[in-house]
Amino acid sequence: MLIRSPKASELTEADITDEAVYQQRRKFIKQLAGAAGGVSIAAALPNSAHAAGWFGSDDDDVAAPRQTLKFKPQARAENMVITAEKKAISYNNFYEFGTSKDDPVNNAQKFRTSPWQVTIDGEAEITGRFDYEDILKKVSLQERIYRLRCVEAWSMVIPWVGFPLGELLKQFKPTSKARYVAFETLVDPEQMPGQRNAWQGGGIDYPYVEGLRIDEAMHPLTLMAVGMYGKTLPPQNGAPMRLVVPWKYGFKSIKSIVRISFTSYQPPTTWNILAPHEYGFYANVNPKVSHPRWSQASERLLTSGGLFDQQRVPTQLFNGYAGEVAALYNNMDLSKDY
Ligand SMILES: Nc1nc2c(c(=O)[nH]1)N[C@H]1C(S)=C(S)[C@@H](COP(=O)(O)O)O[C@H]1N2
Ligand SMILES: [Mo]
Repeated sequence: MLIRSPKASELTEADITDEAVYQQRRKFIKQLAGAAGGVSIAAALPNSAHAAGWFGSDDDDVAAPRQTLKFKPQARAENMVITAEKKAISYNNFYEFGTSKDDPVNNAQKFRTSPWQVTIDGEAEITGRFDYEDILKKVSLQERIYRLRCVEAWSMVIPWVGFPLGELLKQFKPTSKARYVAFETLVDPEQMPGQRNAWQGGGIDYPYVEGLRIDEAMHPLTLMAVGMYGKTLPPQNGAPMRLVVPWKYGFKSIKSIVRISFTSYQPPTTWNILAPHEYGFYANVNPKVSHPRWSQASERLLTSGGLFDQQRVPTQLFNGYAGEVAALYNNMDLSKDY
């Protein structure tokens, strides 16, 4: 896929942001400029631009407020079909909140994502526990429109907002022993019903863990997402911060991250632990390597979110990103290192 960073002159935020939200944000930025220093961004952001609107008013759950973000937008290519936001934030896999596709949206609305801290440890010169807000200060946000291909053979096209993971990782100065990067999701059974027993949590031994080879983690396509559709992530999509590795099956894109470790060894990964013959460490999207129980040759592309909106499209090698990432796997047998 083509990642084209638009010149500042080509596209402004106002072009892609709902005018009312844009005006409101302008007002807010002015207010912020006038505010005293030391105010935490999370506390200062307005709660008015939230996602509750798409819920039926008969729904008891109130959607967690989502804040508009400031970021460098990606130009929309002609013919680019983006999955409807309401679909992408209501059809989820997040087993910590239950195993049905609508469990996360129904069970995660009260998930507390602030305050949030992330531990950085392992083979790096700089390690420690960092406030999420301080991590955000180290990077600048940009939009990336990526296909997301789940191993279950459905896919979406999602406009993420985030930063290249490598930009953050470099700042901790990984040592020469750092050959892999491991990630962990929060453990909090009180908030996450899937962690209370094996039945509700799909048999996963929590925390959900994932990992990448360091060159995969440093690859410019690998994104740490903090938002989607111009706003902060809703909890069901992995707020406040989740990985997006667009050439790999969706399960690599671990949500609600609380720990990033530089390791000398290949770290254990959740789905590989659960079913090693079905899910490998690499999990590169590959139409020629079938899952033992189903073909990966095609996928259901979910776009408008309508009940019958399910286009069958052929699956592409590395999910269409072969031009950018195939070289990472030059000497590997992709059917063995699946
Ligand atoms: N912690 C955690 N991360 C997770 C999962 C999960 O169950 N728990 N599911 C994965 C799977 S299988 C997919 S397809 C994507 C789905 O992301 P989405 O719900 O934002 O589309 O999240 C991945 N990240
Ligand atoms: Mo998935």
